[in-house]
Amino acid sequence: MFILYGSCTGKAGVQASKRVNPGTPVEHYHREYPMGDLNNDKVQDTAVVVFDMMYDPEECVDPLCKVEIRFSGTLPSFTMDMSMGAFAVKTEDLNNDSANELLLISRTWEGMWNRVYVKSFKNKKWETLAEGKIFGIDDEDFENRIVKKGPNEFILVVDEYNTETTEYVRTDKTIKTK
Ligand SMILES: [Ca+2]
Ligand SMILES: [Ca+2]
Repeated sequence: MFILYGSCTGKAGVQASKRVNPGTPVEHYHREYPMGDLNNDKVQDTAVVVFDMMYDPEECVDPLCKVEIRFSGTLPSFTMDMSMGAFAVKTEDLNNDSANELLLISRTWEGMWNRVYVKSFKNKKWETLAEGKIFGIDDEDFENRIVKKGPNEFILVVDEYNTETTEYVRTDKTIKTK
């Protein structure tokens, strides 16, 4: 599942421009993640993460490094710019509307830093309930990054960089959905 994160070499200086060398193999990612019911229509939904990457050198193929998130059924797709790849994790209903939420982890160009997003399908569109950064990704249970505290409150556990100790620290972000 986490193979695409195999080498995090800190491509902070990589350009967002398309620099595809002829002959460089492009990998087409099209991965499906079962998500439960995202829109409360009693039909199980699947998120599909779609993007192209090159690994020698490691670069995205799209000029804006877009990653597309598609869905089974009638749920609309959306895209994220400036992503070096992403995957989706199922999470429970966090805002008490009987539909599951979607946890997205997007790899950034900042070394081992990743962005996380909690997305909810509300009023026929995707809404971001919470977002933050996490450091590293190896063998982690991302479900544990979310702790439901009540019908309309949850915690997203993020990582923050401490400039004094130059270490990252786990930080609880409390999110109220009402
Ligand atoms: Ca559904
Ligand atoms: Ca929900």
